[in-house]
Formats: sequence, structure tokens, C-alpha cells
Amino acid sequence: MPPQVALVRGVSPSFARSLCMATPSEPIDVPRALAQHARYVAELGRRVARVIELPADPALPDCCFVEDTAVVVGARALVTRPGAEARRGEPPATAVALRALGLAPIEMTAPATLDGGDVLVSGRTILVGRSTRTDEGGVAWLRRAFPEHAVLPLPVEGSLHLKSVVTEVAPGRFLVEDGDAGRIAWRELLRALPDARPTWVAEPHGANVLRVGDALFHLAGRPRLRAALEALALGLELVELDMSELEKADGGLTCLSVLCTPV
Ligand code: CIR
Repeated sequence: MPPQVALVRGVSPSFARSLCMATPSEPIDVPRALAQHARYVAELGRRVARVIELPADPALPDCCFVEDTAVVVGARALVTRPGAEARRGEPPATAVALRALGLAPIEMTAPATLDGGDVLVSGRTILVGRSTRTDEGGVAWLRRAFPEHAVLPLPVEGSLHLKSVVTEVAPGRFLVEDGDAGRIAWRELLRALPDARPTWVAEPHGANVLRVGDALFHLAGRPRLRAALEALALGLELVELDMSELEKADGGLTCLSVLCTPV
């Protein structure tokens, strides 16, 4: 069933001070980031029943990356404790919004950490990246919150999150970044899901795509990714989005929303 509600959060006026793995060669253009985010929200709005946009918080530069603050699977929800201390003020607003949707989220407590960007749900399996943001305690919270799923930790080395380098486009079909981080994660993923099939993506950040209903959002300016997606003939509408300013802060397409079905 397609997700019915997308939770998003506005781009903070302090977005230029967001966390970045490497200083971008050009500074973040905040008005442009706002425009790119607005287009993303508009495209989501065409494909879900409702978009809930939480207000940006000037004190939380990374608050638009709402994916990291919650994991929602069916009627179960976990509100995270993000790995970066600067982001620990973000989850309370997400918890309020999820409760308003009728979900009863479990809320993580210290010292465990987990970023939603590390969580990839594939059928009855939850793949979770063990990154610099997500620790063993975070994996344990996932197991507690989603007891009907098998939770499988995967190594994340050299990228921010698991979904920075691996996403699923159809059951058992994954996009994987063709680099060390993608290959290391893929090797372990295959051990657990031996029928899984990869499409290797050479263009940076290209493997981070977002499935919304019958559409697949992908990053603009990646002709080889686009050709590979067309060749997969997934029967999905391909929606190309320019996210240049969000990418400077290591954001992609999954990180800007939490998709859920209200109960
Ligand atoms: C951070 O470093 O936490 C943010 N600048 C980027 C978070 C991106 N989140 C995601 O891909 N799930």
C-alpha cells in the first residue's frame, strides 16, 4: 500500500551551519536550498494523501533531514536519538507529529544512538548501518521496536549513512554506490539476502533514491544513473530533482521525509 502521509521539516535559516563531512567547495546557498526543498515537498504532495511540514527551527541547522529522527514501519514507530549531538534537539517535534497521526512511538534514550538514514527496510528484514552515527545500542532499540522483523547490522565505512550508498528500488533490487563503502555494505547484505540483486551506481550520491507510491525520485545531473533506472524498467515514474545545496550538507532524497501510513 502506498504511504499516505509524508512528514517533512522546513530548511532552517541556519542551514549554512549544518554538519558537513567535508567543507563544500562552494558555500551553501540557503535561498536555493529552500527552493530545492520546496520542489521536493511539492513533488511529494502530488503522490501522497497529505504532507505534514514541521516548522524549521533556527537553533537546529540540520532539522530538514527529518528521516534521521524516526523509523516508521506500518503501525510501529521509533523516535531516534541521533548520533550527532548537535541534532539531539530535533526528535521531540517528530514525536509530537507521529503521536498526532495515531502512532505511539517508542522513544530512544541515552546512551544509544541511531540515525534513520542508516535504516533500510526490505520486506521482513531491517538492514541497519553501523556508521559513526548508529551504535550497537541503536541496533538493540530497533530490535525492541520492530520485533516482527529480522534486524541485520551492516558495516558503513567512509560514508555518512547506509542509505547514502544503498537503497531498494523494488523488492530485492538495490541501487549500490560503486565505491568502497557500497561494496563493503553489499558484501554483508548478500550474506543475509542471497537473492538480492544490485545495480551499481558510479555517480556520487546517485544510489540514494526515494520510492513514493509509483514514483522514484532520483538526483539530477546523473545521466548514467538515469539510463540505469530506465533500463531496469521498474514501471515507475522517474522524477529528477536538483538537490545541490542539500547535498553539500551530505543530504539526499530519503533524508528529507518520513513516509508513514496513519493508524
Ligand atoms: C548530518 O550530517 O547529519 C546532516 N548534515 C546530513 C544528514 C543526512 N541524512 C540522511 O541522509 N539521512
